[in-house]
Amino acid sequence: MVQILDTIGACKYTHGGRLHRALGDSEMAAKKAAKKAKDDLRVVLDNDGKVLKGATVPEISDDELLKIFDTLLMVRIVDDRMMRLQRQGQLGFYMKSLGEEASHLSVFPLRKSDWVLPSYREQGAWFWAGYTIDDFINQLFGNAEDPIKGRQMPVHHSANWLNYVSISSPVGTQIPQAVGVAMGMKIKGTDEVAMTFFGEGTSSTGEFHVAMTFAGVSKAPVVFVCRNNGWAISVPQAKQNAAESFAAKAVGYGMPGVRVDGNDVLAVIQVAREAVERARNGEGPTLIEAVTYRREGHSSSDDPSVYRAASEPEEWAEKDPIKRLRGYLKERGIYSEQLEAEISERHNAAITRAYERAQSLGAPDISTLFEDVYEEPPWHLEEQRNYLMEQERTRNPHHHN
Ligand SMILES: Cc1ncc(C[n+]2csc(CCOP(=O)(O)OP(=O)(O)O)c2C)c(N)n1
Ligand SMILES: [Mg+2]
Repeated sequence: MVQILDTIGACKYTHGGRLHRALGDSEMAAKKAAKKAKDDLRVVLDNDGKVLKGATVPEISDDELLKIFDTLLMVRIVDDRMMRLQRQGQLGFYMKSLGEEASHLSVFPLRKSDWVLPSYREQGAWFWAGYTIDDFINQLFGNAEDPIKGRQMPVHHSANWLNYVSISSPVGTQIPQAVGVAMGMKIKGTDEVAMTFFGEGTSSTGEFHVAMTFAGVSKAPVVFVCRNNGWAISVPQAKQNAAESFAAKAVGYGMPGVRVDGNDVLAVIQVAREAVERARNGEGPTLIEAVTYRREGHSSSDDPSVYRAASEPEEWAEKDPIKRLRGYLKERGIYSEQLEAEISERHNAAITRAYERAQSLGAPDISTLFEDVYEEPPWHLEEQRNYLMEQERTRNPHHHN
């Protein structure tokens, strides 16, 4: 009996030992993989815009490079002007993306027929696709020319003509939606791709897990762009993630995870191109972690001085994406101060014109409340619209007792 017990004990021990060894090995492998994921940061340009030794420069024409520079400047100027309007009490709310502009150009390799499911901090992606300064400012004002008729708070754009799906406030909703769109494209047999953006804080939502699981299993043609800007309002990235990086999470979902310097527009375009190509060729999803930094507050309602040192954003100014691209354009011989001044002037003038018009327009007509759900409005909505339009307060919204 004692012998049997001893044998069982020995078995247990051996089993335990093996299990322990096996765990030890896989833990080591996971740690190694995670460390590799952290070290593997794709960078093309140094902080001054010089091409790093051994780096491959993605193929981008001079015209395209100048258009990229134009778009990054446009975002910076629009952001600055809109935040001023907010501070003057002209806008209820605004969100800047200072320092993160290069990450927006992840959309560079997309076609017009592809889909984008954005978060709220990718202005450059919109402008790149053709959303105009007028569209942008009219949405902020929610006026009669707002493409979405004043139905959303400022910064929550939506452009069905560009295949840019509505921005929604609850963070993460767009991630499973992107997978759904991508699965739809795959079922339809097209080679279209969906790209979605979200912040590193948003990777802590259930939506991220659900989406990554479905995308991995179904090999959906989707590209996940996680803008790791260091902060989720006042919560630092270290509180969102115990792994070595956000890209490292991809391994567990069965897809590649790529870390890229999100302040290096050439590196961003390079990894986005690879991911879009994989998706289009039926090879499935990719998670991109664009490492960048939110240099200002979360939004016009935030004051970062109460939760982080002022030196932090100053350090990141060194890696500024516009400064780096400017440096590269100089190296390539296609930059001049005059050119930059012309671009700035053009955008500033367009903003002034758009603002003057936007604030002169009234709210969308109240009857538009009933539009855009049904192609043919059903009788009961017609009845309700007629009733509403007959009310004194509707006919004279600013003169009621
Ligand atoms: C489901 C949900 N929870 C909380 C919030 C409040 N909230 C708005 S933005 C935000 C931070 C998101 O941070 P991150 O994903 O890193 O994006 P970033 O703002 O840095 O671009 C939070 C918590 C929300 N909008 N939705
Ligand atoms: Mg963040």
